[in-house]
Amino acid sequence: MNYKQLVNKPQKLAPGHRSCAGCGFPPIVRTVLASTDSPIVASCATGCLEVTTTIYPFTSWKIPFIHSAFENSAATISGVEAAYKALKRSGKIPKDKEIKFVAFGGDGGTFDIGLQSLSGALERGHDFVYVLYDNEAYMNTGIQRSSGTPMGASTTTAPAGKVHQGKEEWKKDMAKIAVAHNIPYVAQASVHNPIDLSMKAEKAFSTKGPAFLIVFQPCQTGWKYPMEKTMEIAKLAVESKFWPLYEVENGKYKLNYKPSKNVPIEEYLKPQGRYKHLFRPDNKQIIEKIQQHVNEEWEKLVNLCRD
Ligand SMILES: Cc1ncc(C[n+]2csc(CCOP(=O)(O)OP(=O)(O)O)c2C)c(N)n1
Repeated sequence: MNYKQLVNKPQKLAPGHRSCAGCGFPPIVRTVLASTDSPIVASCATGCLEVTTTIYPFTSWKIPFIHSAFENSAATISGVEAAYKALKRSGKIPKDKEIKFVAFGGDGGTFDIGLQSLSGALERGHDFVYVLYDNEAYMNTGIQRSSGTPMGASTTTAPAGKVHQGKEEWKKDMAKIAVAHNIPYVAQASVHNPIDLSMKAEKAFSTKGPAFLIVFQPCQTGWKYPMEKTMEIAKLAVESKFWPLYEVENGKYKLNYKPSKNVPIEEYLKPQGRYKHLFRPDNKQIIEKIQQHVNEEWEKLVNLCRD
């Protein structure tokens, strides 16, 4: 799909929701939902996406939508997909009617608290797409660290101060955890590249069985940057190799984008207030450590894509 086709698709997430100005997830949700023409049912974990789009008595969702608990977006959609199959078997839904199923979750709802329900749904092989919008913290409840928060970022529960310099652990590699379930399709995408995201969402919807998309989503409130910079920051994450765009089809890795020049990690970290403390001279070694980690992970990924 090209830009023109994408923007002319019917909008399944209406404007007028209450997400922050500059929030990354509305374009993610719109792009994903526009990437299939089939009827679609969504479940959504508690989090910013859910609370800002479903303020009673209003809803932004123009498709059937189920708000699940924080921990079980994937289990909820598994049940819906199983019911659909049963209704087809009993002839209540015509055999040739194709309905798609999508579950949304934030990083807290996916990397941490929803991991068991996601793992179960992937392992049972339900035919659904899981979309993780990754803003790297529990944003809706006040910017607490999650296991998706990167090392060095300051959050309200891993604050930078005299003793600690933000989070001290590396970000969990959620895509690889999904790959380890031997599901047919896993991909990393970013909000700033809707064509790549849409191509991945199209593939995910046409995959038989579980597909997992993890989409990078800067958050101006939690990451502390001017609201108009969301796309720029997402792009810098990809250009600096912090967030590689790749996909894994039936276990086979493929790099979707290779940055043409070396963008140092500082350029990605600098505009974000959550990394401000790293730019003090005594914290120089933390930036070096992050750069080294990014280089090593990139090398590993390039090798996986070569195999
Ligand atoms: C079992 C449980 N624990 C805690 C909460 C409170 N809670 C609701 S949303 C949320 C944070 C969600 O974070 P994330 O999944 O990263 O989504 P975001 O808000 O960033 O979109 C928390 C802690 C809850 N609803 N249920």
